[in-house]
Order: sequence, then structure tokens, then C-alpha cells
Amino acid sequence: MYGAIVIEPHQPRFKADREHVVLLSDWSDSDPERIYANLKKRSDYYNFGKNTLGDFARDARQRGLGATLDERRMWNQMRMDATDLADVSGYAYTYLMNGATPVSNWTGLFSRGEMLRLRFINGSAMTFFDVRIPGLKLGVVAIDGQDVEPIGVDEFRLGPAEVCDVLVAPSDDRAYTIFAQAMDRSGYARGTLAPRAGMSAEIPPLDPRPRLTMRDMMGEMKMDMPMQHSTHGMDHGAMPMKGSEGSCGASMHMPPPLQTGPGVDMTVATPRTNLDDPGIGLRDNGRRVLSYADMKTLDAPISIDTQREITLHLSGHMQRYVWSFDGLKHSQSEPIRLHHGERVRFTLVNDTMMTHPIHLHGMWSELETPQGDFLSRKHTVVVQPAQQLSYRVNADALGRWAFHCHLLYHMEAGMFREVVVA
Ligand SMILES: [Cu+2]
Repeated sequence: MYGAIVIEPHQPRFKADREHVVLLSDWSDSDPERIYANLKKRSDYYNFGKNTLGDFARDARQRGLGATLDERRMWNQMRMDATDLADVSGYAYTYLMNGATPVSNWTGLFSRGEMLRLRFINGSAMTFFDVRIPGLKLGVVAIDGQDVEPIGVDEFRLGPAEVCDVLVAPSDDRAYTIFAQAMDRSGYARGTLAPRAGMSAEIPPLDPRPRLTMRDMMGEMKMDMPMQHSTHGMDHGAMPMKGSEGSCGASMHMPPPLQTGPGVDMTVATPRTNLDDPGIGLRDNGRRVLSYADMKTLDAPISIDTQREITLHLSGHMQRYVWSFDGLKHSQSEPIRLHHGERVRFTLVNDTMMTHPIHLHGMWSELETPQGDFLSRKHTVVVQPAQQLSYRVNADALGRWAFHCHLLYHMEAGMFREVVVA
């Protein structure tokens, strides 16, 4: 079950003639427990190169030969080329726009000359969407429900739970495609803006499948080199990249690195701190793509003069499909305790090669620039591979709160902490 909740401000800053909610999601007919079991099982595929005949015979007996072959093919394909970017891809998911498949083509109507407000919501379990409407400039006016300085872009990335409102002004009496491709380019959600029902526009091809680069694995580097996929199958250990040429903000403190161990297969010695990187697959694509550096909340911050620093490493072990904060799964961890009214700076260091949308319930996360200035008020903060960023939290809500990666299976696998405000 899902839906959209729209809270209208008392005094709207941005006026529109008409608005549409555009809710993106990922649908699978597979039981999520089965998908999770497959993710957990993938370590065997890495360790032994391929499945044992016994595994195969058991699956075929239980689930039928055809389904087993299909699934093997699916996971083999994912292991070959998709796993570094998305744990669950278009091989398992159909991407939906307002519940409609790409073929069903959800359509939002407009009259020529109208200003439209589109409220994009990523309600998916596991999918980052890269959204654009060829032929229209997107005027971003709100992020996570908070007004921002308007900025015109061609494209933006939306992580699970993130929300982005854009204004568009279609001037021609024609259809426009709303194109939302999955970050790993394994599929897309699609809908249409049109003056009349039943119209459609050209659907652009999927972009090339992006490849992780040195920057994604080791932090700030000057060169970009494609990673070999075989790196996933070995124990990375700590990356000996100290002293690489970085451009980290001078005031950003460097927290001590995490140790590798049973739950942590890699760490990043020199995380990068810049926020102007739109992310894997969106760099230098010829379009103006929104980045976190562009998002400037118009209202004043509510958390100033922080009194305490909390640093957390986003960690994981790919082979075991374990995800965690500071190498500890939820079941192994103690709650993070905040005093009521306390103002805390959270610094997150992503020691993995995956992009994590981190969501704190109950309180805002106010993202800072690398220099420590207020940037944007968010409820979900996406941390890119090998990136370090900070946000401030005003602990103004008593109670027990969830703090977790918003990728469903990362949360399930342990990237979850309880935050207690007392
Ligand atoms: Cu995650």
C-alpha cells in the first residue's frame, strides 16, 4: 500500500495553475522474502564461482525447472553487470509511475500555457530514479517538501523516500514524456504530459549502463578509471589511498577510519566531501543535472550551534549481504541517545560502493556544505559511494525513532539504528 500526503503551506511561495503527483515505485511479483533470500545467497555464487548442482536440483524440484533457469539467468546477469549499482534491478522489478507500467502510460493533462507543478515522490523499495522530461526545463522549487531557491535543470536523481517538486511550462500543443530511468539503466518508469488523453511522445533510449570509477571506491581522485567487477569477489581490505590529491573542505574534520572485519569488507581512507557531484551515471551526460550543492532551502535552519558530533560509517559486506552503521547490524547495536533539545551534527562516511538514502524519523536533517554552512532541510539524505557529508539535527521530538537506509533490503540486512530522544 502506498500513497501521497501533500501538506499545503499557509502562504504558498510558488503558484501553479495545475498540479500532478508523480509517484514512482518498483513492483515485483516475487515475494520480497524470496528476493532477500536470493541477495543473501549470492555470496555462494561469488565464493564458488557458480551454484552447486545440488542447489540447482533442489530449486528445480521445489520451484520447477523453467523458473529456476530463469532465476539463475537473472542472477547471473546481475552479477555480471548490475550488482555494483543496484541490488535488485529491472530483471526483478517493473517500474511504475502512479501505479502504471510504462506501456500503460500514466498521463497528466495540461492546457497550453499553464504552469504545472509536478510533485515527484520516490515510493520505491530499492530504486534510484533519474528523472527528466525531454523538451521541458524543470524548475525545482521544493525538496523533501521544503521550498528551495528555484533552479532550472534538465534532470534530477531521486533516491527512495526523496521528494522533489518542479514547475514546468509546456508551451506547445503536444505530448511530453516523463522519463524516469533506474540508476542502473535496467529499466524505466514512464508517463506522459499531454493536452489530451491518449497522446504520447517519443521515449528516449536508456542511457549506457554506468560503471563505478575509482572516485566511487576510494574517494576524491583526479582520474576516473572503470573498476573491474572482479573486485567485488575479493576481500578489499582498507584502501591504501592516503595522501591522494583531494579537494576536501578545510573545515571538515576527518573521522578515524573504520576497521574491516566480519561485517565490513572495505573502508575508504580519503572520503570525498564535495556535494556538486550528481552521482554515478549522471556526470558529464550533456544535461544540466541537479546536485545537492544546488539545493538551497529558503527558510532559516532550525538547528544551529551544534553541541555534539556523531560520526557514523555506512558499512557493509557485499559477499555476506550485511549492511550496517559502524560495522554493527541493528541487532548488535545500542540506540543512539540524544537529549531533548540537543543539537547534534551527524557526519556520515560511506565506506561502501553503494549509494544509500539515509532517513531519520521524527526530526529534520539539515545538510551542510563542506564548509559547515546550512544548505538544505531534508528528511532523507543520499550518501554517494566514498562520500562524507554532515547534517545537523535539532532533537526536538521526544521518543524512539527509526534511523535507517531507505533501501528496503539494506534496512532489513542491518543498516538501521534506533535513535532515542529523552
Ligand atoms: Cu543502503
